[in-house]
Amino acid sequence: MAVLDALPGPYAFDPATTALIVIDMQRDFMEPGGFGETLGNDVSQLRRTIEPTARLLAACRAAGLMILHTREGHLPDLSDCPPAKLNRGDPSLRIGAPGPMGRILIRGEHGHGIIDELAPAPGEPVIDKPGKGAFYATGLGDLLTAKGIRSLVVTGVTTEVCVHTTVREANDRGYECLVLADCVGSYFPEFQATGLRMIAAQGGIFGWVASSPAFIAALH
Ligand code: C5J
Repeated sequence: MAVLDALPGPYAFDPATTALIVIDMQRDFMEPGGFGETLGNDVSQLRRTIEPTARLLAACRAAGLMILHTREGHLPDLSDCPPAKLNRGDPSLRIGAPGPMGRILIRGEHGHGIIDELAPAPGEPVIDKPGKGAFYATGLGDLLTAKGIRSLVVTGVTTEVCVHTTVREANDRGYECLVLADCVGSYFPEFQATGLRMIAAQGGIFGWVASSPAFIAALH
């Protein structure tokens, strides 16, 4: 077992049964003209996550960890997008509307793709999800079970939405979740700080929090 300092206490993991999951590092959230910006967000807030995540991916690939990526998005006919999601709020462009990177949050469009800096390597599964959580309406659970994964290292965007939802889903399914603070990002600095505190509070109510350098050091 490997161990690292984390909050609220040491996080122990076996690299053979641990997977890294990189949540929704898509142009639609990370770059101007996508879904995130249509909601009125400053997408530059998320860019500080790119370099540490690239270093983490390189270290995990070198260590032979299972690596998965997710993408939030919908079918071109929007049949998997409930009205509760489609009609909510007052975005400048709704899901499915044509934007500068193609139709907003639609599978196959340029904006739906993962940013070039963090492109999946050949063979790394990419999970397409219609919701915020990576387990809902996807094959993720079956894939992790088939590979014998018990621990999940979680990164990506946004901290308080898709990262939180996925960690909560995973925790309820029995996975030991470690969230890497420098590799998750929010459009709202206060949500970033509080979102991380919420995970590790109350003795680790649904996970652990650490930095990516600490995790990488524990891998060696
Ligand atoms: C959001 C996400 N924020 N990936 N999606 O709508 O967190």
